[in-house]
Amino acid sequence: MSIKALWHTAARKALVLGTAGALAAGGAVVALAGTAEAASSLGAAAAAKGRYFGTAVANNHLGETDYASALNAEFNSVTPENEMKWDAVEPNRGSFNYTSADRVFDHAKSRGMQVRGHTLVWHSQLPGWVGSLAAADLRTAMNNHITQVMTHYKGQIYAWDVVNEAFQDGSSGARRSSPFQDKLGNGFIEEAFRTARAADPAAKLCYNDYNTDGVNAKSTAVYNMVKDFKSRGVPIDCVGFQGHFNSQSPVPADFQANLQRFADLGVDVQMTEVDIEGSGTAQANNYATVVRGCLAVTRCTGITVWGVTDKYSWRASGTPLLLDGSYQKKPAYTSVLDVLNGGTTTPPTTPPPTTPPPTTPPPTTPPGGTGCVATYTTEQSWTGGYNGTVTITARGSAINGWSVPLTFRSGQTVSTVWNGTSTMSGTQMTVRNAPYNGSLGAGASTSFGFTVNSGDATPPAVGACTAS
Ligand code: 9MR
Repeated sequence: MSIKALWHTAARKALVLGTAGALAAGGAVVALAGTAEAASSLGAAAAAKGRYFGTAVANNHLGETDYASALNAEFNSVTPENEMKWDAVEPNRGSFNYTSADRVFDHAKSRGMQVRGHTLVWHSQLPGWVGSLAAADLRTAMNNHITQVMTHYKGQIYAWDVVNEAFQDGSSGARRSSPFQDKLGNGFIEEAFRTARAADPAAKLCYNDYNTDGVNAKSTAVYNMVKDFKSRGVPIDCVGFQGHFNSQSPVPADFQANLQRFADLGVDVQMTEVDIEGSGTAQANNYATVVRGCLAVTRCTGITVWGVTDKYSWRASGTPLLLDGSYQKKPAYTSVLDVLNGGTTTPPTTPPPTTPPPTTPPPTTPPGGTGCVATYTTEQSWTGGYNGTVTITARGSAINGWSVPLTFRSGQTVSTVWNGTSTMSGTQMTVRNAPYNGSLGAGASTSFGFTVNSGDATPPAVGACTAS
């Protein structure tokens, strides 16, 4: 290489590094022919575009070598998947436990990755004691929770999801019922943001939600709230769009336009929990659309995918992530890296196989026939409790609703249920679909989750799924 070419490469690298700030994991930049350069990891490629590329991380997988290696090689931002939620850090009033959260935080920060805090005020994964407080006490508890948790990480968290999922799905544009909404009224969101700004002025303060990725009634309700906040000086810096997509909830055609209209209000926008069910070229194309949309919006500061590998996805059966269950790069990975590198945006038409072809045909999913199937996974467990997820898959034809009975051991208490409506009778809990996840096309899946916070960690007996 000539002196001039060497200088060019070095200068270009310096520029890339300077633009992106500290390059974290997977910072390798490889020279290509001519003047173009392409980064060889998602984090480095995003950094070269002045953005981050992050992932949700679960503390209990950090000990797995393949998991940690993939995380360290590819990503430069981390969102603790569950470890900073209210039930994890303040399970009992005034008693804070940061053990798991700190492990994820330390893993990320010690490798130069930034951390997104998730989440301070949310109706789900909320310990029972919060919901039983009367209004004045609830306000005190909410503000104390925000202040304590943000102070613990003061100055070190890039952005916090201060309030998560406070709006209803559907066309009402209304706020979702929750202890905060029901007892404190609309003003709880504003109050949470003001408290958050006082606790850590360095952190960007985000509102985060799902089904707000396109222009629709729900996203417009959030938009109107942000507009109102900006006009009255309520501190808000960013809006997170979760980006959980599947065939029932595809990437909207107006995805980029929606990001742009929020950015035009004077806030950053971020894709915060992206996962897109599917496989092969179709999945790769959908990922490319999301990444392209973010890159086209100047204030779209980064993208987080909701997990390192399909193996541990909250909806693993939909294989929604960039690395498969054996940590092999999927066509979606290649397509994301390619878009980030500004190369061709069309994913390969014949993606390279990522796993050897099966010698016996894979089981057909979904099983034929009608109705639904329920499968259970324990997500996290700790002394005296665990989180469980039940995935419901429609069989050979579409369904409009579902219900699943679960039988617990006596002594076990279920503290919260999310993405479903539950009724309890003795040790049996029946969970029906929430208003927004009852309709499933043939073969489509959804899941609900719950926390058991007393008794032993034995999983429930899961009965047959009934479809309607
Ligand atoms: O991925 C998370 C899963 O492990 C938990 O069991 C579940 C409990 O609510 O939360 C999942 O993450 C959610 C995130 O915190 C907020 N948006 C929806 C995500 C997927 O359910």
